Amino acid sequence: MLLVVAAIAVVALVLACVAIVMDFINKSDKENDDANKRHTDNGNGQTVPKKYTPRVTEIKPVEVLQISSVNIPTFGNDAVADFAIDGNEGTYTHTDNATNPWWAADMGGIYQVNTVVITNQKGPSTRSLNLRVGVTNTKLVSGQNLALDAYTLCEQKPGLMGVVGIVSCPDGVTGQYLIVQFKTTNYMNIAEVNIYGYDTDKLENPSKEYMPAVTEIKPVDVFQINILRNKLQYFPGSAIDGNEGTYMHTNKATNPWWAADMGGIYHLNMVVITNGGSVLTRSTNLRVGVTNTKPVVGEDLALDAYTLCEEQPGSMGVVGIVSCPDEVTGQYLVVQFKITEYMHIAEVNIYGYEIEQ
Ligand SMILES: [Ca+2]
Ligand SMILES: [Ca+2]
Repeated sequence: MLLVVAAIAVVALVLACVAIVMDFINKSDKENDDANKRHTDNGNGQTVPKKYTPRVTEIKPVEVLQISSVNIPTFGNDAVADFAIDGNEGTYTHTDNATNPWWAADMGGIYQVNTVVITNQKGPSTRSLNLRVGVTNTKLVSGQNLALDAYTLCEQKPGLMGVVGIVSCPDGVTGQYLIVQFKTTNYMNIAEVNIYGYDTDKLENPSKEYMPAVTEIKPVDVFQINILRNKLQYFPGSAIDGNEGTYMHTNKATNPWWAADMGGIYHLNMVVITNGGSVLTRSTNLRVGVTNTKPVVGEDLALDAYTLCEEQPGSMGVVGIVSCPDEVTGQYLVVQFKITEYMHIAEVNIYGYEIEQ
């Protein structure tokens, strides 16, 4: 009897030890998994920590100003700096003729700017030469020239800006004042400035708001409902060739669509859509969404066939900027107009981060 009890005790002890060891192995597997999720291949075969940042959101300036303002009778007002942040493409800033004219936004704190989308005034865009975007902590003064070396440059784009300029700031280039400047001697006209980034104060207080860093997503494949006259220039790739002068173009269709395969599950932070062609009335009721089901070329795409990020009623104008809620993720980006019309888009720029699997 004693032997039986002793044998049972030994077996129980062994089982307990096995359970402890298994638990340890499982835990270290989980820790390894977590560690793997926090690291990435840097492209050179090296494993490096993934970058996490505070949540990137649209920054609403507390004040905007510019070198000078002239009166525009149709606005019934001086075309002041505020016209670049009124959400209306039809209103724009207008400075006097100046050397390296500038516009600036006080962001109300020290920000890491991620992306700036600058929408040009429709019309005399030959004025918008050599776009420069930068940041500084020194408050600017209206009426004064701004030297090119008076601020930290994010990026300078040589040549004409075109319909829209999209600029990124390198990591670590931070400041309270965002500057938009053209390196030319001319008048300056800007229809809209949209700024995206995060408050650097939040870097000191990491919280659940910490997200994978937002970068531009380059699709692995693009496709669309159909192609006008099957012409090469209207193929879906014309919307991601980095050239505002080329655009994808469908036949007339019910709720025409264009889609991008991002090659993984992504959260989209912001999508910038630049219109193509001259018939802007066709681009009505812009809808942007995501799905994990590949839309079928040649077939209509139902409005409920994907998760909607945002629908913007009315005409898109020359530029549409759409944000997706945090929980909306997917592999395929859908851009659709809720109208029976032709669809033509010059460029789609997608920003977000890949979701861990
Ligand atoms: Ca405006
Ligand atoms: Ca293009």
